[in-house]
Amino acid sequence: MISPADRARPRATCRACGGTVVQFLDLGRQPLSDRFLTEPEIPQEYFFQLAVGLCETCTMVQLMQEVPRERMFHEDYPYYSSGSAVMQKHFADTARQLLETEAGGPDPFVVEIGCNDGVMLRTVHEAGVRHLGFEPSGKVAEAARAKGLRVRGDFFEESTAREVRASDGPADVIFAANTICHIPYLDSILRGVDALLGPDGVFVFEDPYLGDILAKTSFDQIYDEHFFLFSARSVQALAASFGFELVDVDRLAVHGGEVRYTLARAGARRPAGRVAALIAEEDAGGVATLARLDQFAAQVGRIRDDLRALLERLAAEGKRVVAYGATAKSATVANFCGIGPDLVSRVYDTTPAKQGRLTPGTHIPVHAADEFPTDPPDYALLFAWNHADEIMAKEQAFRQAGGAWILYVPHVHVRD
Ligand code: DWN
Ligand code: SAH
Ligand code: ZN
Repeated sequence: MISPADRARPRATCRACGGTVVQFLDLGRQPLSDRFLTEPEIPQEYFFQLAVGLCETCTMVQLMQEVPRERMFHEDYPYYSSGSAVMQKHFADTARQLLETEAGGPDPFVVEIGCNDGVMLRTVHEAGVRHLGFEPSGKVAEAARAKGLRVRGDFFEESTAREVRASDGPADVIFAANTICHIPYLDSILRGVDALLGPDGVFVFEDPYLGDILAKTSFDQIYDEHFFLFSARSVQALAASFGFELVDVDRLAVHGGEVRYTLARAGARRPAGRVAALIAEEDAGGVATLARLDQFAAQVGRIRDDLRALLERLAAEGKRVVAYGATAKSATVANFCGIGPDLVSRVYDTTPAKQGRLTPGTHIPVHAADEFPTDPPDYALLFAWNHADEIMAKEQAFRQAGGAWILYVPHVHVRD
C-alpha cells in the first residue's frame, strides 16, 4: 500500500529500466565533486541537487538528477588512480587474474572502459596482450599513453564500441572499475558491449556495493559521478534486459566495499552459486526496500549532526583541525554537513592537480601531503577513509606526537 508520505516523494524515470524512481534521501545543493577551484572561479561554480532514489521496478538505486558528462570528465579531470599503492596492487592482481582466466586464446583482446592513468592495463600491456583503453579525460589518458598503452580519448558508448569492433575485432574481456556506476546512459553501454564482445567473452565491472554502503552508512559514496549504487539484484535485472546474464559476483574490500560483477551472454556460462547467495542475502537484509533506505537516510542525518557537533566543539576549544585526502566523496560530506575553512583549516592531498586549489563548494585550501608531517595539527578528519590503512601507516608520526584521526564511517569517532 502506498502511504500519503510515499505519494509526496519526488519521482524520476529509471535510467536502467524506464520504471519509476522514488526518492529516499536529499543531500542538498552540491558542486562537481572533482572540480577544484582557483579563487576567481568561485562565482561561476556549478551546483546541482544531489538526491537519490530507488526504482520500484528493477530496484536500481540512482541519482534523481544527472550532471552532463562533459562537466565531470574533461581535460583537467584530477583523479589519478595510481595515487594509492594499495589500488596499484589491487589492479595488478585483477589484470593477472583476468589474463589467466579469460585470455587463453591465440590473440586475446582486452578492452577497458575508464582506464584512467593505466593502473590496470599496464599489467595487460606488460604481458604482451592486445588491449585498448577508453578514457575521455585528457590528462589522465595522457598519463596512460606515457606508460606505452593504447588509449582512445572517447567516451565508451554504442557508436564508439561499434567502431572498435569493426577495426579491432571482438573483445575477450571488457573490464571497467569505478566507471560503469558513473554512466547514466547504461542502455548505450550495454548495446556497445553487445557489439564489441565476442560470443564467449565477459563484461567484468566493479563498483561500490549498495550492501556495504548501507551497512557502513558511507553516504559519501553518493556524489555527481556516482550515478548508480549497484546491488546484485539490480545488476542481474539490468543484464537480463540486454541479453546478458549475471554469472558471478565477487566481494572486494577496496574503496570501502565493492562487488565485481561478471556478465556473459545469456546462456553462455553457468552462473556461480554465489550470485543467488548474494541476492538472497540482499533480500534478507531488505537492501532494495524503501524501509531500509529510509533508515539509512535517518542514519545519515545523525552522522551529520554528530560530525558538526564534534568539529564545533573542537573549534570552540581552539584545537587545530585539518582534513586528509581531497576525495571526490568528501564533497558530499563537507557540503551536506556545512564543513568549511572555519571548522577545517586545510586539506592535505598527494595529487598535484588538486594542490593550491580550493575544495568544491566549501572552498577549503588543498595543500601538498608532504607538508602534513612538518606542521602537525591536533586532529585530522580522514576524508580518504577508504585508504585508512595506507595513510595511517605512512603518517604514524602524527599519532605518536599526540594527534588524533577523526572518522565518520561507519559512525563519527576519534582514533588517537
Ligand atoms: O569512483 C571514483 C574513485 C575510484 O576515485 C571516482 N569517481 C573519483 C575518485 O573518488 P575519490 O576521490 O573519492 O577516490 P579516493 O581513491 O578515495 O581518493 C583518494 C584521494 O586521497 C586522492 O586525491 C589521493 C589522496 N591520497 C593521499 O593524499 N594520500 C590517497 C592516498 C592513498 C594517500 O596516501
Ligand atoms: N578505473 C579507474 C578510474 C575510475 S574514475 C579506477 O578504478 O580507479 C572514472 C573514470 O571513468 C574517469 O577517468 C572518467 O574519465 C572515465 N569515464 C567516464 N565515463 C566514461 C565512458 N563513457 N567511457 C570511458 N570512460 C569513462
Ligand atoms: Zn528500474
